[in-house]
Amino acid sequence: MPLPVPALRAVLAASAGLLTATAATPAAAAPPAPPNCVVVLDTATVTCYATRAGLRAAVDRLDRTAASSDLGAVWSDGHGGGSQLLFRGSQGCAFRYPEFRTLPAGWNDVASSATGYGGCRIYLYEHTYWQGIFRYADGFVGDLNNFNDRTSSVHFS
Ligand SMILES: [Ca+2]
Repeated sequence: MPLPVPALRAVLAASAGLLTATAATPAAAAPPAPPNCVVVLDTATVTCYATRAGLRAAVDRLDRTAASSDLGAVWSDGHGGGSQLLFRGSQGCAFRYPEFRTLPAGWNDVASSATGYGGCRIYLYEHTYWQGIFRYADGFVGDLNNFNDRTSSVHFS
């Protein structure tokens, strides 16, 4: 038996709403990684700069205070391309900085290349709170391969 017209209209309206919601989903995807950021673990501050030069100048200022040093970095694209997220801390590599149980806004499942600095090994975890599978890098790894766009937390050793 065919649906009465008002009921049919309701069904069509619901379908249209569903289609609209589905079509809107890609637009609601995570925003792109902010460019050229440094996170200082001890203070949990994340600061981003429009250019790599701006980031480098800020890090030079931090280096002069000697309160923190570079531990490692990830990039949104392979081979050090795209946006950079630099990790710094005052406790060296052996301390599990609780700030890195998650990554700053825009950086979840983004990293495509990574490096440790100053003898630090960087561990990249599939999930937050250092859960799931992981891989690590001592020196620069330009292609994370099957770990591309998966990193959700990091620590160092
Ligand atoms: Ca992940």
